[in-house]
Amino acid sequence: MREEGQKVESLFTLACQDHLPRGTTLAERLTSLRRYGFDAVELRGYGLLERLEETRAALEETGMPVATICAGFGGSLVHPEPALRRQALDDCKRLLDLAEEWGARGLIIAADYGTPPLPDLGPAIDSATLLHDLLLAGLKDLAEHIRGMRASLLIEPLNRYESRALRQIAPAVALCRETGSPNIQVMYDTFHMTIEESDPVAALRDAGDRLGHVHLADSNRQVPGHGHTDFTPLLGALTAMRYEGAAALECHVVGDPDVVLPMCVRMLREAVQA
Ligand code: LER
Ligand code: MN
Repeated sequence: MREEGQKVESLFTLACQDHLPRGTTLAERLTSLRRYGFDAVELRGYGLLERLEETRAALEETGMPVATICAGFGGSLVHPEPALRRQALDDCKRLLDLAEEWGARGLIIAADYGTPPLPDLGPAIDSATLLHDLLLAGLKDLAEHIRGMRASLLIEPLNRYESRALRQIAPAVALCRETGSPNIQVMYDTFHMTIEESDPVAALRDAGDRLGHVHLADSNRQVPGHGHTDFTPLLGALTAMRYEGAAALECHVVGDPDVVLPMCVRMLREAVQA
């Protein structure tokens, strides 16, 4: 039991995706994030390889730490076309190298976001086994690339409308373990998991030391505090787990980011103290 007046220090880093704050250039948006009270930025991976010069300059100018890189690879690890599986592997390796260069926690990937279904190869192999085996093979290839690196690959389960392959934390943790690599970790998105998990707080806790990252969005995918998700028990679970990674806002800002985002930072920090 906490004594009266005793403060709970959260160990995790509060981050925000780079397109949410006010600003025309990346350097302006990173400066806004700092002013709002965020500790770090989550860079969107889409187009990042083409924006490298601007990104490197903005990171150097502002000194803003990079928490994570969110997706941004072509193809998919489970695409029916071999060339597009190859492309996903090649792009992920380049993005993982950038995560390592910037001291980030890692690269976020969803198993099959936007991927066409695999062919039905029954009775030779059922589709669930085919999906699992392709995914595992891709993850093992990427695990080999990041062996000995600090950066991790962060696998994100998505809700049923966005993924056939991976929708809950327990199977994602099992898959991480199957790779045999400590650098393959699971990430928890509060929007997706409050849809898919019957007990979202228990699922978060059960991720244990395989939890590598968190996405924060409310029930309606707006900024936390603008829907009906209760963030206090979720953040309480992170504190109790002594989670030392990052939690990044990935959501829609309705209203003025200069008002909405600092209010959200205050709400989340108060929820950690609750
Ligand atoms: C997609 O809904 C999502 O949550 C992203 O983090 C996927 O990269
Ligand atoms: Mn997400």
